[in-house]
Amino acid sequence: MSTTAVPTPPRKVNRIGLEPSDYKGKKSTLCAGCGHNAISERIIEACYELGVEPYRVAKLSGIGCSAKSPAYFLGTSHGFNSVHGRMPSVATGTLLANRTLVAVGVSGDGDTASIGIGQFVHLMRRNLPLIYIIEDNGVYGLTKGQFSATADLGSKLKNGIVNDLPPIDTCALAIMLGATYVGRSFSGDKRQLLALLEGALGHNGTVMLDVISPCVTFNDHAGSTKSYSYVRDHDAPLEEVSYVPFFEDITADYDPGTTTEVTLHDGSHLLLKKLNSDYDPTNKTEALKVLTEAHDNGEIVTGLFYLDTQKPNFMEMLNVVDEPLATLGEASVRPPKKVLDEVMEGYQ
Ligand SMILES: Cc1ncc(C[n+]2csc(CCOP(=O)(O)OP(=O)(O)O)c2C)c(N)n1
Ligand code: SF4
Ligand SMILES: [Mg+2]
Repeated sequence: MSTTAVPTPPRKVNRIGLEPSDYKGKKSTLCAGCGHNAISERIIEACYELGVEPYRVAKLSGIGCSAKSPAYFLGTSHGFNSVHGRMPSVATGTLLANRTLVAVGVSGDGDTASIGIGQFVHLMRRNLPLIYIIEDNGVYGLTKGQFSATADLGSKLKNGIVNDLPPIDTCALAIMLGATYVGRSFSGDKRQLLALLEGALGHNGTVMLDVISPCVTFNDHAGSTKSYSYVRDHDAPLEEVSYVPFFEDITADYDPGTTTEVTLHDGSHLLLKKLNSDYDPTNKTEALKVLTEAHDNGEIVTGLFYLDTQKPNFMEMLNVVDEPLATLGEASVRPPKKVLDEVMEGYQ
């Protein structure tokens, strides 16, 4: 009996020859349905689509369910799980030591807006080239669901406790303080989140993305404003975001005046199709106004709020040399004996 050979399906690889599985991490130990898992999937997809070399990525986090999630994507990249709320310092040190790394920081709303708020605000002032993602569920998931500082006024815990404090809007704070790529998305909106993450990978400054990421165990009930159903019902996208990588031609066809086209540092493009208004993402005052109005109207506005591709980043401000400090030879980093002798003479 003759057997017919079954052709092997072609391997799906990206532009650097890697397969989607090369971007995966360990199997997630988070609850099934946790929004954080969907964010990890989008990070994997964005890095695969753009052909980011995993060895160039540094994953940084603090403490929380969110902070665990870097273990579940890009398993062959560098990773540093730091102390609660202290990821910005570790990220700053990492990038100062090696400015060629693609730094992705994953934080939680507790990690950022409570214990880490001091580090967060100073990070936002510096325009460090870091992609800072808040996996925002309005609670401290890891410690069993207490309100965080992003929980909305009047939202209810499962046990009926009502939050009587107003929320901190991390996007408004980031825009005001100097971050240069600021947006909000929802873990359940695959398309928008992927486009914002892809754009983030082409930006050379601080990216701050607040991603609403429901906690199915402690904050997905009626009365919560961070549940899947509440966010779906109140999501008011500012624009439709599409991304065109630098290695592809823009073929999108759009009516003049309906879409803003933005060129990012690496030559990629973001196409922001206006939905309701003539929104200009380079206008800081307008960005803050949109956030304030959405808040007053009880809407969750999502999309790219603010973008500045002109501002120098932290490395440029500090005049850091192009070659990573971590790999500079001893001759470059150690002053010669003559110079040290002169310094010592100055103390005599
Ligand atoms: C210095 C310190 N204080 C408190 C804690 C306890 N703790 C662990 S995670 C956490 C909050 C996590 O909430 P969030 O950052 O929102 O992450 P989530 O678990 O919701 O993803 C707290 C208070 C700790 N680990 N370290
Ligand atoms: S407790 Fe909440 S935040 Fe933590 S893994 Fe479970 S669903 Fe996610
Ligand atoms: Mg949280």
